[in-house]
Amino acid sequence: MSSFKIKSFEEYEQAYQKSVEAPEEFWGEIASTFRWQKKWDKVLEWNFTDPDVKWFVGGKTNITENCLDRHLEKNANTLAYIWEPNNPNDATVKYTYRELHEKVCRFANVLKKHGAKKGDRICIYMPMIPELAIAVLACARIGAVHSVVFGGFSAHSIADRIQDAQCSMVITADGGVRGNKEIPLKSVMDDALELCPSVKKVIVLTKTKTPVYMLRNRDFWWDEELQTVGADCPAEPMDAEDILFILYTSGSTGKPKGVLHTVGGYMVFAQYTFENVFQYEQPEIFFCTADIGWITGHSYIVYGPLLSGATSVLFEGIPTFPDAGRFWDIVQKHRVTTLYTAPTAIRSLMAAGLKYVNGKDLSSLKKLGSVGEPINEEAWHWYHDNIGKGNCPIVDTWWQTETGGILISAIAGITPLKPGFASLPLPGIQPCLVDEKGDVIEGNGVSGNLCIKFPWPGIIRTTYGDHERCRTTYFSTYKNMYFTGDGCMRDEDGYYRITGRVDDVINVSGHRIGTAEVENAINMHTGVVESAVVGFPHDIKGQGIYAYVITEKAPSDENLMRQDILMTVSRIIGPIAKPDKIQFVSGLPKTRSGKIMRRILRKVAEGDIANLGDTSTLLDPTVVDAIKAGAIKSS
Ligand code: 6R9
Repeated sequence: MSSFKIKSFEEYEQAYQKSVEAPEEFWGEIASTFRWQKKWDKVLEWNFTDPDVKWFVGGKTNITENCLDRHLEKNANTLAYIWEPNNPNDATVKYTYRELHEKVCRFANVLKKHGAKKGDRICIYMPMIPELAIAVLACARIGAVHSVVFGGFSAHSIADRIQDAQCSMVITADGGVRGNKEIPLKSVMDDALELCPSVKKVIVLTKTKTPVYMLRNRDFWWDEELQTVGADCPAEPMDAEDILFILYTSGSTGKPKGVLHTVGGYMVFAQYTFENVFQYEQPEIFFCTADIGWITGHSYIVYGPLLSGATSVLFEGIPTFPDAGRFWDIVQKHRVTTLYTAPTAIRSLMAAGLKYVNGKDLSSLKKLGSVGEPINEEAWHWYHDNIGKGNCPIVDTWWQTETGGILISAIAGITPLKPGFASLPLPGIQPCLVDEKGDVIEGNGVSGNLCIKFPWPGIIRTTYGDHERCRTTYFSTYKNMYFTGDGCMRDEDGYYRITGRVDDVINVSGHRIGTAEVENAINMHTGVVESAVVGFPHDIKGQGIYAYVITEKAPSDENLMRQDILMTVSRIIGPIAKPDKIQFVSGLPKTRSGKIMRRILRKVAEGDIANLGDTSTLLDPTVVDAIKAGAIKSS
């Protein structure tokens, strides 16, 4: 194990201090524990104005040599993955580091055979199976840029992402299963590809044996192609600042943007945060329940654990199949020591009741984690008492797609905990709270917008193909600071509590959804004139989606129209963006300059209609009464 593991609170404080006083020395020492083909000339060059951030400048490495090759000498027979299938009666599949290395190298050779080379963008659209991790690593092996698209996105969303990145290749499967649902991945991809002339080759894994269309000279079978290549694939030398991957995420405006991470800094940060936050030691079994299609899966199923030589559970299914005891069955079956999941999952399993927990042997658990949204105290205590049996620390990890890895979190077993608080910044992270005017709020017992004033190795480098968008979204709101989009309070002890997004992003079950994106999808529906979308508190999902819709004429069957709109949103974005509530309205509360006053719509959606505040600046204050009268109550 590495030498940078923090082992006490004093060591945390020392590391933190050093990271602020001598950041280059601090990160340089950590980076020295990795395999580099050529050492860097300079640890850090940066400015937040352009922005332009470079870590380990001039260094050369390949992240897969650090994830795989470097473990082969001593730990080749250690398990890298334990794959748990959707159906608990199907066989578990286990891969050692040696086996994973071989599979990655072989598949990398398949990609090469089909013309993929360093810098090419490759879209991956696959179920949660080991081949997904293999595909990701095979891209990294040859220096191709992976863009993983979550299996729940529609053809339309996939096409947007493929077009934006101009992908030349796609890796997918015939189908995937999650719970009782089968997703015809190849067929959805075929619809997307109609709009994507840049894609020349598609590699298709046989998984569900769903019949698929295979276009000659474009589509090839994964298994057949593997037969045609060798097992030797040297890792492509990559500059520390070469692109590792793009991952699309929603913001407050426009289409999702391609958050771009580079090789060197992301690598160092993923391993550093994984080992420290979770205090991972072999032979612990780490189980992160996220999907690899999201950043949590990238950093804490693929890269972080593999860099550390850890053993992880990779789970194909969902928490409630075949019943709400599935996570606990998996913990028992594989003797999981560390469970890292999302508050929305905890709340839904809590609602299902203790009968699914009772009788399960959870004695292997030592540490628990939470990610994706604020965790409410009730869920925190339920998790702590019933799953951790009162003696597992819970690390509430705050971070974002853009940050590459965890920024604010307790260190398991070391940082004193407070329910609902992400707690303290990790070494290297300099958070600050900023008021509306852009002034930094000093001291404790204060609230403001959360910014970070110094770069860390995992920070976003750009948004693919549109650097200006990166600048305006993250670096122009407050001068010389990275703006997170989150509101935050710092209590008397200097502990951080994230209060949620301050922009027009809704966090539904830990997934980021832009209100503008949902509005655009609804507005595509025939007969819709305009719509406005806001979030509202939801018991299980954290936030739900509430849509106000103006139609050309009153729908003759409101329920049918609602179903139709849901279908449209599913088609255009994916089922995850379907509104929970749709209210038909004849007008929206707009200011004289035509801006929708979302504050009012949020209040109505929350059911707080008594306190709408000042509505006198509205163009037509009477629309508010109509909206109040038609508000959809919680069901
Ligand atoms: C890792 C991930 C990022 C947004 C972020 C914030 C919310 C994530 C949180 C949290 C409170 C936590 N968020 N972790 N809020 N406490 N521990 O989720 O990335 O999908 O990009 O979402 O999620 O609002 O800004 P991403």
